[in-house]
Amino acid sequence: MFCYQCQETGRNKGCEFGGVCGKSEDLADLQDLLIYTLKGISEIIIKGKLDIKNISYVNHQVIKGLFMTITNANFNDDVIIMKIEQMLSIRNELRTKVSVKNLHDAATFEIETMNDMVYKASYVGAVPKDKEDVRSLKHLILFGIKGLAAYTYHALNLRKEMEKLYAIIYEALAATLETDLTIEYLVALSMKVGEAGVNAMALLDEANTSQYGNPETTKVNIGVRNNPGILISGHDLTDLEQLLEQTKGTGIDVYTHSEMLPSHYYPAFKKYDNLAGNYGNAWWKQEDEFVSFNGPILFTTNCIVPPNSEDVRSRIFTTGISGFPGCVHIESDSNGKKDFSKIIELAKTMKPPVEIEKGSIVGGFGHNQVFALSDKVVNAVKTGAIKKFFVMAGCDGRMESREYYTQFAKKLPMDTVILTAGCAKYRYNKLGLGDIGGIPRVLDAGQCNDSYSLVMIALKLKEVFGLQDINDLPIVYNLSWYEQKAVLVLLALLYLGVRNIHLGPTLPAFLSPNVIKILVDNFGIAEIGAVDDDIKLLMEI
Ligand code: FSO
Ligand code: SF4
Repeated sequence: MFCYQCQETGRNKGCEFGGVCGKSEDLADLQDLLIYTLKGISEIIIKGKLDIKNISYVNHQVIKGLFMTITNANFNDDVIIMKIEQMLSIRNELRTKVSVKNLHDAATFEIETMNDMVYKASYVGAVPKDKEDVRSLKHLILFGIKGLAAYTYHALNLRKEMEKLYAIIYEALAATLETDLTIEYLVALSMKVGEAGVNAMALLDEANTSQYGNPETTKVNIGVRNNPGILISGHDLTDLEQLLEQTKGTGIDVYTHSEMLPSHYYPAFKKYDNLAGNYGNAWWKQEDEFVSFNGPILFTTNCIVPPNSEDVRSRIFTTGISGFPGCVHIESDSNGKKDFSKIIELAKTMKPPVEIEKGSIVGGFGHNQVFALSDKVVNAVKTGAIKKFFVMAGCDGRMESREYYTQFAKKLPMDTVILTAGCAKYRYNKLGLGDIGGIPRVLDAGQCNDSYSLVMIALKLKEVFGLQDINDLPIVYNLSWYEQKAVLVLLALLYLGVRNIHLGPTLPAFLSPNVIKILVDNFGIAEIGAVDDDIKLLMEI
């Protein structure tokens, strides 16, 4: 096992004997074997010049496989084993359609027994033999591709697809099998992944808003009611919609958790009386918050923390790409329909949640809502009431060093506004930071993929102020990352030419010193420092 794909990797170097996230060595190796198989499939498609239009089943299964290996998404060895077997059979079938010689081992290896699989998994799960900088860039690309697959998958659940996203996934995965790639080629490929990231976020934005309406300013209750509840976590809005439909009139309330909070901002979900509020905070606090919630919990995507207690484990259900051994998994039928009755029946036997907070929080500042407020915003900038916007998007996590972000938000001058997306917001969305002439000082656009809205807002302001360069706006970036979707968002911002991004709480362990130097020299990327110094520095940019 060797894994360094997330921010909490062991000693900020890599997990080698089990993951900080709870991933076992066996599971890590199996996930790497799954990725290796997907690389083999990609090589066959690219070298065999297969037409992506004709292999939609393959496209869908590949993004699903990639998404399963994202941090904290699927802890079930058996599911990963089944996925490898499925992808091997898809791969072998594809190979019969091409006449390419000298394919890589990833496209040809065979497995006959479980021992073969375990052996092969431990072999491909070891540290790759590429030179340090090549390895670093290949991983930057691979992790970005995993994020890309996640957003593509969510859009697909809303029946939105873009073929060129599959094309870049295959191109990038196949490239990671090559041994003679230059640094220049790999940097350029990273930017292509970033470009695809912008397209994927735009696609998902279009999928979400065309189905559920444009997010609008919304007060979300963070207290509880007296009915038993179901807590829904993760990012998939189609799962939430189905759960709300199925719980209507049952006396069961639905609460959102962590990254599901922004669902409240969509007009389509406001009609559900049974959508009671948001319970708890960012993903890493779930251990305690799931105990006090009392009812069943449905994970729709990543951010599962292995439960410590049997009580909590018995209440966790998974669906989509998520999975945990011993927890019931709800599959969809061929039309994407899911039967959540088991969860609803269990909820009926449970006590209502214990209240851990009271009051409400405000969000819903997607691009459309902010455009509606643009006169106010532009005026506030022109009069100097707003001096700077701080994009503080990304992820939260359990490291104590993330207290930096709370302190940073608290200490920001009163004439600044935070633009946020992703679960990073939980570090400052309950601080009561006030408003500037009616514009809240924390503007939450939504989930991490709604960083797209933040980009749209920046582009709109650039247009309004008649600027040539996005970097001339009074907008600075202090991002926090945890997992691979944040890697994609970072690449997307770099592709768009955003400079001087501060990234923390630590720089990714998979970036070698030379690759960091490339990012510093070309994009002005910087690590976070002391709160006061960083505020001073960023205020002056
Ligand atoms: Fe957070 Fe988890 Fe959304 Fe990530 S909930 S950490 S970047 O999955 O995807 O923001
Ligand atoms: Fe370690 Fe993160 Fe990989 Fe888990 S996902 S094994 S914590 S690097």
